[in-house]
Amino acid sequence: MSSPRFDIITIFPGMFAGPLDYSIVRRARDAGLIELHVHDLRDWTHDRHRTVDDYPFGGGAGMVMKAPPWFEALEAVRAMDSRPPHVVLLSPQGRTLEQALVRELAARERLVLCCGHYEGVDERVRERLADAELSIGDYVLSGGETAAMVVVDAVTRLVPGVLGSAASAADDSFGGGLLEYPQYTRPAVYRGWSVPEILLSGHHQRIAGWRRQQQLLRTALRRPDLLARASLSVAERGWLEAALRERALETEGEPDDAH
Ligand code: 9D3
Repeated sequence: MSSPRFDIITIFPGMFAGPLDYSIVRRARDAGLIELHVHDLRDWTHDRHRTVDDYPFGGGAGMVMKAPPWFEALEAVRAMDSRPPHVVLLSPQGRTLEQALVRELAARERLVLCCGHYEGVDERVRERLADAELSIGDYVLSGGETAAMVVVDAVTRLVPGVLGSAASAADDSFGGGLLEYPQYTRPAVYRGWSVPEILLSGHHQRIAGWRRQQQLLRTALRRPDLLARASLSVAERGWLEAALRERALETEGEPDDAH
């Protein structure tokens, strides 16, 4: 398959220089494993001030992003490649991004990411132009740009060849999802804080068991939502229940979030 292509349409194209020029996304671009193009929405305006917003019909505070630049931009950007794009509007009203949705997006050959703004976009853009609407979580951003960067990062990691096979296998496990176990490196004692003794023991079997237990406990305490979806053996369920009971006794009277 040819490399997936991302087109980003934004009124702040300059924001994308930097964040996507580092790390894994950078390597993927350099290797030709993804293609990324950023477009200035104002290129599809026709007035001297390159106006992209206007007053809301019906009145009210703030401005609304006008429909025509979006439709003209999409038409032009669509024609830049023969593959039909999946058009995504980044907006707080969209489906929340999670790894399952990242996988769905990674199955597309071409994504156009439309960055909305705080003021909001004309409803006809969301209804008639976008194939999907996507949020990255329940908090308020000033625009879709940072969200688009998150999408590019998360999707790029799933493009074949971008990660080494070991790293991608490890990432796959997020779906069956437990949090990671604690990790340490040298020095073994720092400011009097020691690394757990078992990790220095050389007992690989026992270390693997300890790490799994740490993952289970951590996930139970911090992300019970993930634990509910994870596949645990009967033995693991049993161990975890006992560990949680024991911990409840130990920490009786302490606040719930104490580690
Ligand atoms: C008038 C402002 N808000 C009323 C509740 C709506 C609003 C619209 C647009 C709030 C923020 C924004 C700008 N944010 C995005 O465009 C955005 C976003 C976000 O704010 N949170 C999480 N994901 C995303 S994706 C795009």
